[in-house]
Amino acid sequence: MKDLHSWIDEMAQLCRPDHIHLCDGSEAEYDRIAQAMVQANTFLPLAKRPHSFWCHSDPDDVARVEESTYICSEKPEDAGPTNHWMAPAEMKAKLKTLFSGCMQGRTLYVVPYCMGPLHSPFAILGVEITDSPYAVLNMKLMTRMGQKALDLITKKKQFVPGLHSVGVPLKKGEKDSSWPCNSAHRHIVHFPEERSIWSFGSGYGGNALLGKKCLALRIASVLGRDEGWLAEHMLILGITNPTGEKKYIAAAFPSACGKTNLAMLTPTLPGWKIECVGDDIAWIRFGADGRLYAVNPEAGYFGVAPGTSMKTNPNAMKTITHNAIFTNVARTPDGDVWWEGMTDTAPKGLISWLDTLYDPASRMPAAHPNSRFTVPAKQNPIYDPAAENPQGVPLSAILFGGRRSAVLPLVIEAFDWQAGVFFGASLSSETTAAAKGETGKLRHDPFAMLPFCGYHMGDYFAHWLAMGRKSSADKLPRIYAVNWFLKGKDGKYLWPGFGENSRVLQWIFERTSHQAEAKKTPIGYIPESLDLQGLGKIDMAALFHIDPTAWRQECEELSRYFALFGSRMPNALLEELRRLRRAL
Ligand code: SAT
Ligand code: MN
Repeated sequence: MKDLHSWIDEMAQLCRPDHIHLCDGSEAEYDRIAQAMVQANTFLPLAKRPHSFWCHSDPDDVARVEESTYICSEKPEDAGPTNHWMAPAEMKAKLKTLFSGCMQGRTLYVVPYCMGPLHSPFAILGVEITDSPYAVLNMKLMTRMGQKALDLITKKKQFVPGLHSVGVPLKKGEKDSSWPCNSAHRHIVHFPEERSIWSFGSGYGGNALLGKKCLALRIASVLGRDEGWLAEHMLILGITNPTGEKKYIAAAFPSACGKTNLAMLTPTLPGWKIECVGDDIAWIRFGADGRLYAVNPEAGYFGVAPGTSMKTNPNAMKTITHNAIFTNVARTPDGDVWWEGMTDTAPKGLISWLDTLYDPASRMPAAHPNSRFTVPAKQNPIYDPAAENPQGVPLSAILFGGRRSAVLPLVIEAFDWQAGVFFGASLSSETTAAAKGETGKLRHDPFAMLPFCGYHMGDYFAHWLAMGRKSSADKLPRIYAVNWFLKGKDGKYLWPGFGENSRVLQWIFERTSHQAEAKKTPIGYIPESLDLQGLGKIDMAALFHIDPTAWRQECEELSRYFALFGSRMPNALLEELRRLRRAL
């Protein structure tokens, strides 16, 4: 491991900041930095939400940038066909030029942090060097940041180094913009063998908060491969039935496909209870009993704002009443926030995410579709007490889901672990505003990890299969595919979703203890029945229709996609595909 202080010196010499600040993670520090950001016009305090701030980004810096994200492994074949790659030495040379003098006129913040509960065997320590005070404050809400993490780093002599800059040096006396960024030279780079992260040019979300996608998924997925565990793009929830029995479920969905809503769901079924362990990332490993245990490495939520309301996600609404940062949402003249879907009609006098008076006739949304709230997880009224458990929570089921208007039924259970891995590998979803680029386009997103897997996707599939061989079927979680987004011929959603998804969770819960009936289909098991009481008219036939023609096309497409992974595509999954074709 690099020595922390020599690394800081080396980076400071490269970036040439005016000041260096080592973060202790205290409330006083948070307040001082936030106050300076208010003075600099980046933050606006919100009168209606105590200790909360509104800010908006540069319109060119609003989401993850997959085209500028790299996995620079020594060998290109270790990054695989789904990642951008460049030779590490060449990339380092390029980065050193970019970072040279990039912090002039700014403060270099050293942000020590821990992903996972501080004393968990799952925990991974990191240090982010950044010139973005926005990143510092978000890291404070999203991770265990500050002195305690630093003490552990000093004791264990271990951390993942991450260097981040917005990439805009300031000349003497030059006035800063409210959201400096350097879109022309964005680079989000990972060196998996060296376990380091370099991020340049963007101040937004996963590009800038290096503990999240960069460490907890891309670097951690490589560690998981080498050490026999899994780093996944999954929410974790606790579910308790009316008799008080509790189980845990993890679920992978691509970005902005409802992980936060599912993780905090308010069941419409009487007597059922959901509690939230995490809404975005799960680290999963075997316990001594042969079961899989999951930990949420994060300590906060960086959730999509639009669509969040007292109807769709009351727990999220209650979580963000105070101590929150709102980025790219709209605001009201009296100092509150607003976004599409929060209420049926927009308040009068709204100021759009671009900080201009909102004109509803413009037909543009008032909040950016990828606008976000950042907030400590502990404020969630349904924060699961076991979320801080250093050993994690035992998983009974794993769900894979995406946005698909057709083909995939509401819920389907995999025949076994291998068939479940095939479900994960086959996942496709319509693209969302969480990443730069066109939205609504169907793309393959295996395990919802397409933008986050730090190594060859074929090896990743093999790793999942190998994990299943380490235990027995009665101990492994059962695997399901779910699809809340099916549409009828009239273009309307066939399933009400949100709290009503508890009806699907009930079936899954009962399946995992052999209490619910299922029908066999060529793809997997579907429910014999679901509790639909009080739901009104539901087209169950359409929700569970398996169209052989559409599925044959699906198989054709999958066979083309899997060919991309060449000799690293596990045979077992090709065998699953052949089996499915025969069954159809
Ligand atoms: O990567 S972000 O954290 O900006 C959002 C996401 O894609 O989940
Ligand atoms: Mn995510």
